[in-house]
Amino acid sequence: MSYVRDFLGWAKEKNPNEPEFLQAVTEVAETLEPVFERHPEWAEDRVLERLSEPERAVSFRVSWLDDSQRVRVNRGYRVQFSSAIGPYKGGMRFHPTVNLSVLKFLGFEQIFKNSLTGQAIGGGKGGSDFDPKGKSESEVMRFCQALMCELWRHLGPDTDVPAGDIGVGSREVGFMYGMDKKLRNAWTGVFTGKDPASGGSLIRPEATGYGVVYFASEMMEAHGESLEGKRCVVSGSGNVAQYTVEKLIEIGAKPVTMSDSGGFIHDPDGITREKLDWVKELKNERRGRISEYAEKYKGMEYTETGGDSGVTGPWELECYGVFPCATQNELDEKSAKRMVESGVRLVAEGANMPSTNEAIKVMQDAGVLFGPAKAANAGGVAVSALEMAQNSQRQAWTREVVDARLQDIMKRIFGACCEAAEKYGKKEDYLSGANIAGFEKVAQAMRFQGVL
Ligand code: NDP
Ligand code: 2IT
Repeated sequence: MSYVRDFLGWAKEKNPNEPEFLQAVTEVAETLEPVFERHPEWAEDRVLERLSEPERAVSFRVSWLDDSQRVRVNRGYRVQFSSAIGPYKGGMRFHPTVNLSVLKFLGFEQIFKNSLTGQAIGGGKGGSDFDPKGKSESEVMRFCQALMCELWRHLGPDTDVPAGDIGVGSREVGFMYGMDKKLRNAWTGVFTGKDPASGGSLIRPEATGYGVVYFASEMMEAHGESLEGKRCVVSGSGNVAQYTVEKLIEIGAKPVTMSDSGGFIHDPDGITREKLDWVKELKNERRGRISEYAEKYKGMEYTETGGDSGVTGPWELECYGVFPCATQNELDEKSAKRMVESGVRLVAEGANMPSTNEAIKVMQDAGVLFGPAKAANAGGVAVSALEMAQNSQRQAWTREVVDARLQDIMKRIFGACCEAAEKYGKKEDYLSGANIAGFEKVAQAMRFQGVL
């Protein structure tokens, strides 16, 4: 029995009710087979068993009063996965579907993503089943403050530094960071994604989406191709999707779709800068639905997803590039098959684990260039680490400096994926390359530090 198969059996037994977590663990572990053949010492160290067990996970009650003075109760979490190479680092997600399995998959992915950035950041994730949709601003503030009354004691600039994720943007980060600062009685900059006036880094809001397009451009360039003039399908309409679309427009590609949990719009001539500005206002200020795009701009199609329609996203449209930027498992095997049939060339994952493991196999077998999430969307956390660096220096870098650092980091991540894939005879398999390159540094650090 191989170490990896042995480990996966153990992990399944140990986490029977955590499908998302097991999916992420399986995807990583299966690509590491050749690594353990070459490094039996890491198998003896039981590195996978140790890495798949969070160093610490806290779950806590969050009680708060809504606007009608009704008592509400939510569950808050922080999963501190690995501090082998730096303080725990990863976002907070507020969404009704948040549970331990979802946060463990996100925290596990974050270990390898953060390692790939080349910066000193460990892996963590947190969040709550709180749904910000339909809540007033003061309800969101009271909830964030109530959550921080517990969470702050687990954080610290050298211990654990959260940021945003689904349902947590600049507004929520501001409320959480403010309460942390008050309770700690210290300006530590312990969240990233802060507003610049409170120590936030320029380019952090843009970083994930811009980074996805920088990574996709690296994949294209390596094949003598480019995204210029190419039709691209984007899902989501939140932070990552907005800045993916913005950078696609900037490089001359043609993004034609955006979506939310209700459905997607299709703009065959391409979403323009002006229309994107309107979407930003719709989503970030008015917090409206993407269906309004088809009311505002005549002649646009809006397609509902979910329910009995069988449509899961904009995956049936003919296009060259696909950028899933909404949520996990939004792209399944059936959709992947249809995309392959219609000739898609490149997929770059903006969301975390947006493709099922079966969908990835279909795409890779068909020779689609596949940029896995932990590499393609690492630009966000990379600029978070730059925010930490600026805070500890008490300095603020210009947009140009941060953007140049981001571009350089994405180039290096692509290089690291290629190099690791090639080293193990998996040329152009960027998924294996990302997992191996991310893993090797962490495994080396764990061996150096002894059995912990
Ligand atoms: P936002 O909350 O800003 O946007 C999320 C988008 O995804 C919205 O359009 C939302 O639609 C849609 N969405 C959320 N849940 C679902 C669902 N269950 N089904 C269909 N659509 C859904 O989040 P982000 O843009 O920050 O995050 C998007 C993805 O990118 C996530 O996977 C996140 O983990 C990942 N990511 C984020 C980073 C960041 O820096 N923010 C960094 C790296 C990865 P609706 O409004 O209808 O819910
Ligand atoms: O998934 C992710 O990388 C994030 N949500 C960003 C994490 C961060 O700490 O910036």
